[in-house]
Amino acid sequence: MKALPITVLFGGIFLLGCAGVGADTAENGGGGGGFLGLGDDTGSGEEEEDPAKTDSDGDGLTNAEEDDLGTDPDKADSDGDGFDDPDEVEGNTDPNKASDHPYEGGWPIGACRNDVQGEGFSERDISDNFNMEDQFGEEVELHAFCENVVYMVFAAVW
Ligand SMILES: [Ca+2]
Ligand SMILES: [Ca+2]
Ligand SMILES: [Ca+2]
Repeated sequence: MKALPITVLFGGIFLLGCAGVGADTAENGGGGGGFLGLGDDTGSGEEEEDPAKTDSDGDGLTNAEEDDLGTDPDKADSDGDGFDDPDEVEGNTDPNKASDHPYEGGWPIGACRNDVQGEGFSERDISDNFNMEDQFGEEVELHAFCENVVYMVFAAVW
């Protein structure tokens, strides 16, 4: 029973504080409704977001880097293929093309894959590119393994 007067006293102080802070005036823009809101201009020279430092989607790439890549700065997985943009950049796949993504088997994809010029299928030729199915049932392409040694086992069953 003795605590009641103290509670009333704090309540009175709180209400007094609300009424006295941030009252709408012509000087401060009048948009606050009491306290200053996020969009209120305080006239203090509020800094704009720096695209070189801001990462809107929190995926690890800055907005400036996403601008260079042409990816969506508000989506961690711009093309919706299940792999976030930084994983695609690191994995040498296209973050703007859903059909191009890291292999489920985790095979390394070489950055040189689009630069390999096939010469045919004769001995000592740089092989032409072709697709094959890996042990996980995924189509992989030979030139994706540039700069790696690839052992292929061929089998035919009739
Ligand atoms: Ca980002
Ligand atoms: Ca993706
Ligand atoms: Ca992709």
